[in-house]
Amino acid sequence: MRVPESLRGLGWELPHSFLGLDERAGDLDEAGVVILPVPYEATTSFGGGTGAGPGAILEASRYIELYDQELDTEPADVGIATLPALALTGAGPEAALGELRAAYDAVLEAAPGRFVVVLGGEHSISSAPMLSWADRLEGEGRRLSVLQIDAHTDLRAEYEGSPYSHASVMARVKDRVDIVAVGIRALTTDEMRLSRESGTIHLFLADDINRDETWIDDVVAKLGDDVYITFDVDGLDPSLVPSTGTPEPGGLLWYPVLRLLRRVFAERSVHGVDVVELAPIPGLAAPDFLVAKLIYKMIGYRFAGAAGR
Ligand SMILES: [Mn+2]
Repeated sequence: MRVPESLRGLGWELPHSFLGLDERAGDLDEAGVVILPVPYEATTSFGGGTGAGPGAILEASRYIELYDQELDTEPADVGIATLPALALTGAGPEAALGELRAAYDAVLEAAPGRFVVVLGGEHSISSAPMLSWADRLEGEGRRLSVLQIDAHTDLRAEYEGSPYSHASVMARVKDRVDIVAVGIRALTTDEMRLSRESGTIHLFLADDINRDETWIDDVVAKLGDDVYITFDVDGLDPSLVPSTGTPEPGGLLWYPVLRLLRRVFAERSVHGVDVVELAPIPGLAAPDFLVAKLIYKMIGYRFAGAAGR
């Protein structure tokens, strides 16, 4: 409930919203950003626990400083509304993804023009917002570019019998969007062949990023004007985020990934973002905090232009 004015001065804990913002700072009709938690977990293959990801991100976010020294501003000033977690009840992943698509579209309709950040949950949920934006832009004759930060290409036609697995999420959208995948370091021979032959899937292997100083320019150049970012936290190095189902060595580090994101937000229209696959390890707060801060950095970059910087 909203704390009445007469009780505001008492020692309440921060609310369990993103950044612990109070209700006034985070009302949907005033906010520039909407946080949509989707704690969906059905097909994670190795280590489980992504269902607890959104809650851990929100909890950790309450301890983030609102001032961003890189941007010399408080990005939270745009207003960040946190919706309740979305319960997907459908019988099976296809029905659940249908529910998520309906919910995502409804949120965009209720809060037009807002920057919606989806918190997962397993990676399979990302196809719903990606296809929503692909449809929206296609109506205007434009094609969506997806910037995928990930250790894996997720291009398997199906995995463990399901075409809606986390390992198949990009296969579900590859015919509708251009894919620029960054940090890739675990894929099948078939996935590599498919990427090379496609013409619309560009892989930036972790191996190459570590050899080459110009990779950020090359990534930006491959992206079209209209971008959606799907950020699988296993794209980051497991020394930073061990809390994920399939931790692969050799991932992206904090400052390089921030440099990439800042460029992308500055030079392209980023319509939406999801951050998926955090599987919190009890007692290990640093990865949860890192992921929460990563989201706040993206919000800052998204609105940095609007603030005149
Ligand atoms: Mn992955």
